Amino acid sequence: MRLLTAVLILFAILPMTKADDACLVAYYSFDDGTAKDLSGNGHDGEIHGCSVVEGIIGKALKFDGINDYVEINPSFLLKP
Ligand SMILES: [Ca+2]
Repeated sequence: MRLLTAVLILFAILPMTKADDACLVAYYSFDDGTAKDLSGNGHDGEIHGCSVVEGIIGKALKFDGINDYVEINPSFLLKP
């Protein structure tokens, strides 16, 4: 369930390209190989098991489909 939640959150935020949107709750580019929230709201994630690889722009996360996920505290959804 936690993995599904993380995947859904990632898909919800991936289409966003700017970190200065007033409605933005969290933004993760993974360009620096971390799950730092670039929205400025401090909702940093924690990477579990994923490999950090070279992406098209900066770094990216590689999931092996078994037990890799990015954990984000769900309480932030209640505190935009
Ligand atoms: Ca794994």
